[in-house]
Amino acid sequence: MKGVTAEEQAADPDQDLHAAAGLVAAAPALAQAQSIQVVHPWVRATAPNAKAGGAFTTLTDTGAPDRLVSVGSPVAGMAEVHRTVEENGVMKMLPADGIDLAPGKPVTLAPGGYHVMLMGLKQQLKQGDSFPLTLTFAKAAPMTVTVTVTVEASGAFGPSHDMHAMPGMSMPPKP
Ligand SMILES: [Cu+2]
Repeated sequence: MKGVTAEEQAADPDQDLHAAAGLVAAAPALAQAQSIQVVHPWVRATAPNAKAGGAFTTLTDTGAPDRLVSVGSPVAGMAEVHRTVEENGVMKMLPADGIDLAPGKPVTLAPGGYHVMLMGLKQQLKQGDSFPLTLTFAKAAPMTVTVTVTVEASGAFGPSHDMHAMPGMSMPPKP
């Protein structure tokens, strides 16, 4: 029962609040809450036995200069920041040790560039599903965002191409 008591104390929200208040008072520069905006995190749907997938988003730093240092998700055994580079006409992915974020300059993680590489996938990523992704920054507090699984665009074909007109439908006659 000792263990339970310790956990209850650790989980006491009042203690967290006091700790946070103390931190803010001691370091006013850290008082800005969340200074990174994470917009539209998405990942491509994967094949049934795929072990890896790339996740994409746009990060905008609205505070002080910062750096994305690591990523993690429960759907992947391991997640890394990668960048795609072209070498002698061959596209390669290399681990990046982070992504610098400058205030007011959005950084887009997109196919062909920076991306979050999800490796050792524990489940198939199916269109319409979503899962958490945690982003850890050098300065800002870690953020967990919800990644949506889409069929978005490896090439020129976006989701709108799935919306074919029904066969037999015709345009209404012009007046
Ligand atoms: Cu990669």
